[in-house]
Amino acid sequence: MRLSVVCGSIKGVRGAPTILHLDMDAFYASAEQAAKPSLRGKPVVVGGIGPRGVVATASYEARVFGVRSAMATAQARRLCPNAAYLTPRFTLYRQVSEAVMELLGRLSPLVEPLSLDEAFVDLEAGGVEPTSAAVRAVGEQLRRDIRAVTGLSGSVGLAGSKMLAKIASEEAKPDGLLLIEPGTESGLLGPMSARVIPGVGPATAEALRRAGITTVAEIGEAGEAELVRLLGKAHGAGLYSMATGHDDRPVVAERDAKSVSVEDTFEEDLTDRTRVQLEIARLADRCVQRLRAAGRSGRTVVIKVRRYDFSTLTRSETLRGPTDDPGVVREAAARLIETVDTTAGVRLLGVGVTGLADYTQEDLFAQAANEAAEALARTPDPEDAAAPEATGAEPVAERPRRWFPGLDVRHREYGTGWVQGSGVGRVTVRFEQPWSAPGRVRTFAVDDPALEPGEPLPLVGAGDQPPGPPAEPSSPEDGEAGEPALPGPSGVGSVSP
Ligand code: DCP
Ligand code: MG
Repeated sequence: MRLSVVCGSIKGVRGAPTILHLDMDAFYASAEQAAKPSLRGKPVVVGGIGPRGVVATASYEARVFGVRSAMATAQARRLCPNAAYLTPRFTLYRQVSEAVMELLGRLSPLVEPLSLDEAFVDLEAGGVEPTSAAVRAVGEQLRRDIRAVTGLSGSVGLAGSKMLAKIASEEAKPDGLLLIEPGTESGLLGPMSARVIPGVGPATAEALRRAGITTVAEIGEAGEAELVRLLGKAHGAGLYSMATGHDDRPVVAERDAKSVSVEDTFEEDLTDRTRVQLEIARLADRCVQRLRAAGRSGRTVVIKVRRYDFSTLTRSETLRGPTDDPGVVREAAARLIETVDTTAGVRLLGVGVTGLADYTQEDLFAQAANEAAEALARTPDPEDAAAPEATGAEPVAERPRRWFPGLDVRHREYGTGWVQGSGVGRVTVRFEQPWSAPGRVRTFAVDDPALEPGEPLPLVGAGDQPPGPPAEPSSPEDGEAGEPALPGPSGVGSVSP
């Protein structure tokens, strides 16, 4: 089949745009800006703040400087030295995610979360009238509801297949909605970069480019045989089929899913063994986050490796019982990657958990470890910061208190705020709340007994009864609203007077 700009609707696509894809905008960074009034409209980078740290995400203001997810934080600091560099607060992101998923659950019994901030919804299964006008109205209402409930914006794509719905939400970003009218799919898709097709990472795109293929239409025109020759049988055939719109993958509710997996394609092939191991650990943590968000656990850990020549292999290990413990999944994935020769280069890595059950047979030790992990998430070690999503699993009772930028604190006298920076025995705190005006900065000794770790405050709905004393309005003398005292590359912050 040739895909041309004039041909109409394509096979494997519904006749009405009843598949909805939602993706929150700059999720972690937007949540931080909503929580911290002094950072609104400013560049914010969330991720590992230690020397080996990696960016989880950047606010749109920081993206202007070229900062991107998965970039080394050290590089981000060079590109955008004035951004606020913050440690992730997963408790908050999980709370927001649950609220969003709850709203999606009202639309349809078929909701398929892909990560904390992203999901497919089958509106047809939810009884929405299968017309463009009706689904558009549902999408617009959803965006309003999300804003009202969470204070954040999400972008919505509506189309007749999962692939198209996801492309639509990406095109709609930030803070938009795009509906792909049935019949216009191939016209819209054809001129787009081949990169929009799922499975086309930087290396595949480069291989295609060398063969003169840069757009989706050109993938279709090249034909299946040529793609198989270029990329191997499975990858080539899969890509051809996606690019020609053959995507009838159903929306699968998480409770019916047989597996949860995450994968990353790299800008350049990874050859360094340590880096491969680090990426596998990171993917294992992300996979467990999704598993936990769905309240599931699984017995079999799977890794996926696509090598420089596009050969793709998987390895799996079945555990004695189901788990949702990040440490257990990380260790199994680490054992599995040891069995794969990656010396010639790796383009893609993935970690998944299959054999899902609805409950975990955790023993008491695992329970305790989970509680410790929650505590650790609030006071992460800078060495762990290289894996921003690591929740860790070791008990933390004896650790000295550490004040990482972005974390919540409470002061006996000044109320609630967040750590702006710390170093040389001092910690700088900005006292402000999601509902307050930008607050004032104060500096304390790190062991000040009046200062203790706090909990994330709700982003909306608590404006009537702020838990601390009212924030003082920021004064010009602060001079810091745009330039918070930021940690240096070592993860230790400078201190403002
Ligand atoms: N994330 C991460 N590491 C990555 C990619 C993402 O930790 N390599 C986290 C941080 C993001 C969140 O997952 O905020 C959602 O990922 P998205 O890809 O949806 O990115 P954003 O929501 O940040 O931005 P966008 O507006 O482009 O969706
Ligand atoms: Mg997002």
